[in-house]
Amino acid sequence: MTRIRNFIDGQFVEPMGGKYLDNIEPATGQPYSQVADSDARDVERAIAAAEKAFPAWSKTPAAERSRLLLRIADLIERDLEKLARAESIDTGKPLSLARSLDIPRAASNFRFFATAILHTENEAHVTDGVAFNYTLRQPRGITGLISPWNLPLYLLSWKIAPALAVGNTAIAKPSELTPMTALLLCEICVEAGLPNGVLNIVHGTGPNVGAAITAHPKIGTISFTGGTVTGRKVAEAAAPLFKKVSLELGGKNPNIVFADADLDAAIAGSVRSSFANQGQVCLCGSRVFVERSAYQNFVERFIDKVSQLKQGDPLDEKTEQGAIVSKTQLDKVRFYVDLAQKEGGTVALGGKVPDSINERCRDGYFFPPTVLTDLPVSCRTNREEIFGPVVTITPFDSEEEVIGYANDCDYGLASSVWTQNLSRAHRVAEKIHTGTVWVNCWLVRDLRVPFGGMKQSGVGREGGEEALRFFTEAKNVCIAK
Ligand code: TXE
Repeated sequence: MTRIRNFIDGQFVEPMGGKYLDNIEPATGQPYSQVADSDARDVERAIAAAEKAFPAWSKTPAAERSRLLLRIADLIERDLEKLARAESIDTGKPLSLARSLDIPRAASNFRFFATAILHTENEAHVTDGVAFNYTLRQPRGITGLISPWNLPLYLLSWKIAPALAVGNTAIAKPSELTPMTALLLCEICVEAGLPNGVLNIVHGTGPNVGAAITAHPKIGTISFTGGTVTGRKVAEAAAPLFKKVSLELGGKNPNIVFADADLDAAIAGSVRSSFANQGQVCLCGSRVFVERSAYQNFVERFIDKVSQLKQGDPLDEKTEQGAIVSKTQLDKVRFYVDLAQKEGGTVALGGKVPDSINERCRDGYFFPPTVLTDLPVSCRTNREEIFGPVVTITPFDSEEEVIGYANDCDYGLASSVWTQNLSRAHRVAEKIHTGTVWVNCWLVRDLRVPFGGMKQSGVGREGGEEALRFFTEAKNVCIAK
């Protein structure tokens, strides 16, 4: 059974306490590997390596940093199939999804930031004949990068790439639920020739490793993606040390369909935004609002499309809906579907754990795509993040009413608006309180744009120039004439 060890100072090393956690395959419910159950001692070891590597790495010319990160991107693309299979086994997501989305986007993340640093501009200002001011952007030092289980390689690379590109060193902690692709990434970094200590990965639980990273005085920058509850703990730990923190947290994203929308596109897009990765994407549109005149037609056609999604063994090429990542997450999904019925909802589709998918997956964590209707807009099912293959559909009568529904939410991560009325698209996009608004599309990503949430969906922006600025310190130098 593979033992996933820590990657510190360019070496794969045992955790100091010698302990390991079982790494469960969601599709079977059985352990298929083990992951280091590290603690603060391992974080200290990684900090020593990152501290030692920082002087040389931060002074490495951008062209050389770029070349190394581009090499990592090339190797990720070379190992696409191996990485996709590892990701599918580790997370329960369909192999086809890992192959088409997660792994290619991880390579894109490295490629984007590797080239972005070759074209950065620093501002300069001539202060009315008195002085000359210029802005110097410098790497901040050792960064702490904590990532979740839903898009493990995609979100880990989304942090590692910009952090290293601008000259920082990093200590990363993937989710203990999905550590396998992080191991494979470390092997790629060694092959690419990344200098020892630039990237260090310490595996383990949040309380033992994550908390040690967020509380350590030598780690001045924290980039976290995960749940809102944990995000609050990270912020509390970082605040007394005045750390720079970026938090990408949960969402309860509205997906608004006006009657004038191209309904074919809106239905296809809504099926994808509701159930991609079994609904385990923080950007999923879990609250669908449909203008009343189109509501019945939408619901019927949406349910018909969803019922055609093939749920199965994630490793089966034809599978479109795989397993839920863990027993805990499966229990959370089941809890909310039960709660919805107590709140007056109707299970229009799904709702029951399917019979065994196949012999291999008989003990796996599976839940069918589930559609809930007839719920009050402000019930718990419509306010709390479920993070599974569960979507609610609610009718609305006016633009003002649906914007009120969309914004009456503790989260503010992303939204979709389906309409062919351009003025309405701009008007609604301006009024919705989410960090991203997609119009007639979903999950179209351009790495140059700022990405992040409002309210309990997080603080800070990643992506593009914002990420490069997050991972650097801006210094003003003022020289008198
Ligand atoms: O996330 P956690 P979990 C949501 C989703 C899910 C909920 C919890 O609703 O049900 O969050 O999921 C590390 N200090 N999202 O339990 O706990 C942990 O080890 C520092 C949305 O997976 O937030 C892991 O590496 N780190 C999200 C990472 O934090 C700590 C994607 C995320 O774990 C820590 C995933 C601590 N005290 C879940 N405790 C999104 N926005 O995409 C845990 N960790």
